[in-house]
Amino acid sequence: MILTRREILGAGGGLAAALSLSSLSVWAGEMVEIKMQGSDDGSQVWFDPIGILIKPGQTVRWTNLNPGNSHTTTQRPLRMPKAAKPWDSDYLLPKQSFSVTFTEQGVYDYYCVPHEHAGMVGRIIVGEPEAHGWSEMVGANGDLPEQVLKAFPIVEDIMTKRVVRRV
Ligand SMILES: [Cu+2]
Repeated sequence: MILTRREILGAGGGLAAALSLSSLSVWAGEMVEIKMQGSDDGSQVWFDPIGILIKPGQTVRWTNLNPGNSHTTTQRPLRMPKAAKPWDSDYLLPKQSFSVTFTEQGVYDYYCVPHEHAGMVGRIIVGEPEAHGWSEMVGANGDLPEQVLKAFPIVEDIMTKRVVRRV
């Protein structure tokens, strides 16, 4: 089961603290933060971190911190565990956020609808640290252009580092 929630952040408060994401905080807390970011001139857009490893039951919250730009977090049905349900945040304005609680173990690839071709994609792995055998979703490979596929962090890196930032 996947629970989704849409919310608008109030000014100030806990956001700054929550955004100081480290690999430790991923394991310590229930909520994992992913920022939707963009360069000032709009030429670059990205999720940060781009790859994370979480435990079943944890919640991921995406927040748009890119002034003047709207983003989505959207799940491709082919790129997730079969038992899970795809999500779509719809357009998030600056300061808006959207969260999903993950219960099914496996690899989830998601993207931003207007910026997929700019490489705005991310990967979430849900599993216990001892879990192995997750692999790239070879079967889904025809569904995305090559330059988009190359933007995903590799599964082994996420399993090792738990948090993969954009290079
Ligand atoms: Cu976007």
